[in-house]
Amino acid sequence: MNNKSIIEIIAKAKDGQLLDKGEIIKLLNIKKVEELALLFKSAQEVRTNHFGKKIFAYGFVYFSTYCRNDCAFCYYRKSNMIERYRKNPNEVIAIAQSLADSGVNLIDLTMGEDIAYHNEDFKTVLSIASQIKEKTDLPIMISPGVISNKIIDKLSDVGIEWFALYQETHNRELFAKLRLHQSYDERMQAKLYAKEKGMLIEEGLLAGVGESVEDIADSILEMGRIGAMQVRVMSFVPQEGSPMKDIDTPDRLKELKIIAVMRLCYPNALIPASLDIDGIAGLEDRINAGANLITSIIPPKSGLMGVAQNRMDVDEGGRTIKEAAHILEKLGLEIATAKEYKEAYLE
Ligand code: SAM
Ligand code: MD0
Ligand code: SF4
Repeated sequence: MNNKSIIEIIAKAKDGQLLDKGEIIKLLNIKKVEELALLFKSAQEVRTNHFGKKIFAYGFVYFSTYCRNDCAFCYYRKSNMIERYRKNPNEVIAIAQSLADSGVNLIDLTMGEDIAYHNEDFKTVLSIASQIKEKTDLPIMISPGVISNKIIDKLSDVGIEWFALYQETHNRELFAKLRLHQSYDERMQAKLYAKEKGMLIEEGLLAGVGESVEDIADSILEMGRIGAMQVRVMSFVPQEGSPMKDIDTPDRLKELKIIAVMRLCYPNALIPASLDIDGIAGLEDRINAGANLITSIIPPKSGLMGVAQNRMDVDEGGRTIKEAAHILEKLGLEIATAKEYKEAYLE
């Protein structure tokens, strides 16, 4: 058992010392209103010390929803009989350009594990990424699923800065129930190889999928050990047609506490407030928990989908820089420029 008080644990984190598992669990278990308020206030302070008023923002381009995998939680799992799309390269580039014009700091190119791309050694994806880099001058994050070292070499060679691949949990038994028929080690290995190649990596966990508070603490610590510069949590959202469709979405307080603890443990990390869970209405709480990055900015009427909330707020224009900036303004915050983003993370 950990005997430190909540105040002492938070002070330790603010002093720049890494919390241990018991301390993290204690923060995640906070229930008292005053202690919750202290947790969120402290996470905000840590963010402000490092980033001032600036909040970063990523454009999200889910360019193919075909997938060979069968993740139990995902709408796009191969067994789900849904309409899918694979956007043609020119369209993807035009969408990236419009996101760049709207003021995002990076383009996140995300795909299902589409075998069409695997069969051609990612030729189309590499060409899309190179053209986006050339036309927008923005950094790129790629979320390709598990790929070979050879493909990671090629992605790194065209200058893609970020590699995102979420383990979802660092409990191997739970992983096997979520990412059915997939290898924990292969997934982790791909991420570590990308890091070794000099790419920045993002790691993520899912909340509300049967994990214990110990599992969450393990994930938070593992994210630091592997050197992830971007760390995320997303609340599970049940998907029509999937095996987990009847599992309730978790109380958002869980996600918010995880965001705050991540901020205390990793003061200068990018921590997303994803619009893909509760749409634009969910932005404020996540920012107030210590997030410093808005993800899942999607242009309206682009025919593009989100991952956890495939349509929410997209065509209505809710997931735009304009809407986000409006909310930030009320909080005394503002969207960073692409230059500020580059200075903070890429130089
Ligand atoms: N297909 C690639 C992969 O799985 O790595 C790229 C897509 S990845 C960015 C999709 C991520 O969205 C998953 O890793 C998971 O963290 C999240 N996600 C998917 N379905 C979700 C759901 N139903 N609720 C919450 N998050 C979900
Ligand atoms: C997001 N829907 O940021 C996106 C996605 C993929 N790199 C990120 C889960 O919310
Ligand atoms: Fe495919 Fe990714 Fe969905 Fe899993 S999470 S089914 S790999 S798109």
